[in-house]
Amino acid sequence: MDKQALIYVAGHTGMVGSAIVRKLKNEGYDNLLMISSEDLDLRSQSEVDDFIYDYRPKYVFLAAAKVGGIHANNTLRAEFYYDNIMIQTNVIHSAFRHGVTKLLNLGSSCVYPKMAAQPISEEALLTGALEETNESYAIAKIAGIKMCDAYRDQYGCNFISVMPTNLYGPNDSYDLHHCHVLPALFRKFIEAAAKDAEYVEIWGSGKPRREFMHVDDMADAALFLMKNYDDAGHINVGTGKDISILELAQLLKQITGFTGIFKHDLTKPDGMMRKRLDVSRINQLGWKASIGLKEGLVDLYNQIRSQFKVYI
Ligand code: GFB
Repeated sequence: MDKQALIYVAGHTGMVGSAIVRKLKNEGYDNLLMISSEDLDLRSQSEVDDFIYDYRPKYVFLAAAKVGGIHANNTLRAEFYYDNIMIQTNVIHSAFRHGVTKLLNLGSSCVYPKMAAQPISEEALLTGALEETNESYAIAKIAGIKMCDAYRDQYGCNFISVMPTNLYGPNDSYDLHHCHVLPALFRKFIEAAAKDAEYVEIWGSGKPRREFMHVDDMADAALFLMKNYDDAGHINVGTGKDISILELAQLLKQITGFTGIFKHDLTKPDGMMRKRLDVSRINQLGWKASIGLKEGLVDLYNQIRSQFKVYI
């Protein structure tokens, strides 16, 4: 990738987009195109098309999306369809129309069937029914993969799709109703430790297992794939290791110094019981995640603990 080339990072204020921007800047890619959602509504076809036509970026990282945890996915189904399908359709189509050299489309491990064999390989896509709690997000993201492949087949576009595991890191959302489990539990434990609370509430049984990867590893993989991967289909990115939600809670309890007990809210869904990705394809290409979970969590704790002072 030419260091002078114009690179558009769609979703640059989000957790993944901001990590990609940090990574690109660290590697000397300074010609970055970024625009806030107030100035460009990615759901608007004409606005997106004018923007791509005006700036003509050479590379696009498509990290803009409507995202959220299990509750948001389960209750905001219409938004998860509409926003995600509109954003990716507009950006991918305009990237084709205005000659973008390469586009990286970010998906999610929730595209795979609920009962997929573990670890989940890329071939498991569309081999079974989806997990109900995040079906709209998954269908939107599957459409993104298939759209990139269709533009590759019909028009020869070098558009690739990347399926990351559950991510965590700086610039995440901590809205307890709508965020993912890791930021939710981090916030709950930090606040409970500060207040010396009796218990922390954990949704569901605590038995589901998740694979958590630091977003800086994701950004590293995104740049690696932009440079080294030009194939149809999609490629998994993860650590290859998972832990149960209960084990995560125990780790966070230890890091935050909380001394109370866990209380399970069994009215909340568990979601998929396991979704560990098979990362042998990206490993064989020469990329591996490098940030250990405990190391990443301690680092994040040091960054966010002061953020919650206001609630204490
Ligand atoms: O991260 P999360 O919201 O979504 O929840 P998914 C993971 C697991 O943690 C579920 C449990 O079993 C939750 O019941 N959990 C326990 C909690 N306590 C909490 C809590 O306080 N908040 C939350 N949010 N969960 C999402 C998908 O699935 O993962 C998306 O819905 C996307 O589509 C994303 O793929 C990566 O891991 O189940």
